[in-house]
Amino acid sequence: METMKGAIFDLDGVIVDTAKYHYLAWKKLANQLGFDFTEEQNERLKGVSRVRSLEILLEIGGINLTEEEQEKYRELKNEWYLDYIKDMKTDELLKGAKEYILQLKKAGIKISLGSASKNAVLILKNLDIYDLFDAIIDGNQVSKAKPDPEVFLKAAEALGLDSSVCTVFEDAEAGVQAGKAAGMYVVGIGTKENLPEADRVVAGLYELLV
Ligand code: B16
Ligand code: MG
Repeated sequence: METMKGAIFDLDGVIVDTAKYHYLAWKKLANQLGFDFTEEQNERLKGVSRVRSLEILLEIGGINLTEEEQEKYRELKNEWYLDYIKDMKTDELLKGAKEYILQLKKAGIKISLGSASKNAVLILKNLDIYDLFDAIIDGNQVSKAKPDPEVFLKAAEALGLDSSVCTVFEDAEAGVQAGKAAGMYVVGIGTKENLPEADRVVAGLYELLV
């Protein structure tokens, strides 16, 4: 942390709780396909790409679909999800998130996003924090999902920094693993039990404010 020159933030669960909207949209799809989907099962989708999320959902429902059908359902789910998040406002920012990013910027630290979401830019704009980012790497730029380090390596590259001076902020275990695989210091957002591989764990970014 001492040598931090770049900070790379995951989006869902670190800056904003979009998981609840993803859940509503996946649940609607599950119901339409004839089965129920619980909040507990939704935990398996956190930090996971849209493609993989649908595969997990279909596994839960015991349903087999062709790739063409899956594409159709991914689009449908995303339309519902976009409908839920279109009115998202700054009050949905997680506690301390914007303040912490501003604190880092003041200290000269470069800021990047490192998210699996293809809707990240829209969300950052709705939250009025888009301009705070020096780089944005999201689901539109990566081909390999976390725990693959691709998203964080691309973020470091976009910031013009070596991995060793970048810190990742992540709430999902696969994201923590991706950060470690990228050779970065990882701050887990959650609990030590859920994120045993993180270098440090805090409940939220508000704990890091000075
Ligand atoms: P989209 P993160 C992830 O965001 C979510 O945690 C995950 O539930 C979602 O499936 C994924 O983004 C893709 O999102 O459907 O908007 O492209 O935690 O990587 O910021
Ligand atoms: Mg996340």
